[in-house]
Amino acid sequence: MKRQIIIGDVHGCFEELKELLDKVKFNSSEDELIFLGDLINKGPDSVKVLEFVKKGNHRSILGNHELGFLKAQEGGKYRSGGNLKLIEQLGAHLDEYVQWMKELPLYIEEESFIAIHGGLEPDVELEKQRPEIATRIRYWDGVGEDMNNDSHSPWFEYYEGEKLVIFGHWAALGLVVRENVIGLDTGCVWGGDLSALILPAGEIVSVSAKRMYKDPLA
Ligand SMILES: [Mn+2]
Repeated sequence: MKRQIIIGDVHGCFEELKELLDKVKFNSSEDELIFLGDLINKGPDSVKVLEFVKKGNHRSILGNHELGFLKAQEGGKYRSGGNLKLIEQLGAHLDEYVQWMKELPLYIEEESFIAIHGGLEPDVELEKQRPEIATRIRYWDGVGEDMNNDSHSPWFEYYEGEKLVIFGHWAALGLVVRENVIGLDTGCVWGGDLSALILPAGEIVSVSAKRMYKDPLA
């Protein structure tokens, strides 16, 4: 039976990605991979992760880091740090990857689930979700300006749909499993785990980070 393997935020953790694919016995002729975005930045091997996903024709949605990387092409504040490094590393392949990244969808909707990087803005139809919000939302303040403020409720407290929403982006929460919501960012780049959800079985498989690539207290 064909499996769909949905993978949380990789952030350049290519070694752990390979290990995870081994652990789930990924078979490229039978299984479909869906990445939840934030393939790049923070971790050690963004280019290898991008190459793997692009060359393998695997599916991915847009994360806030891909969105920021695209903005970095236009200059401004995003043209710094990890984005600047990745621009240099991609070198002559930059345009090709920028083009590929521009085509990443904000979400993937299937019969049994919706995959979206941050989550769903409450009371907004799926087709009308705004990239800046849907890739970054955590807590919902009613307007989308202060989405890390824990005096508000998490966006998924407002989600009453029956369709399973699978999201990433919120490593601090770790694995989230609720009736209609699964959060898969288990913080590999912070020294946590890289996790995958295997459908239709509903099994969650994780591997541990080889080390802490980013220090959450730094
Ligand atoms: Mn993110």
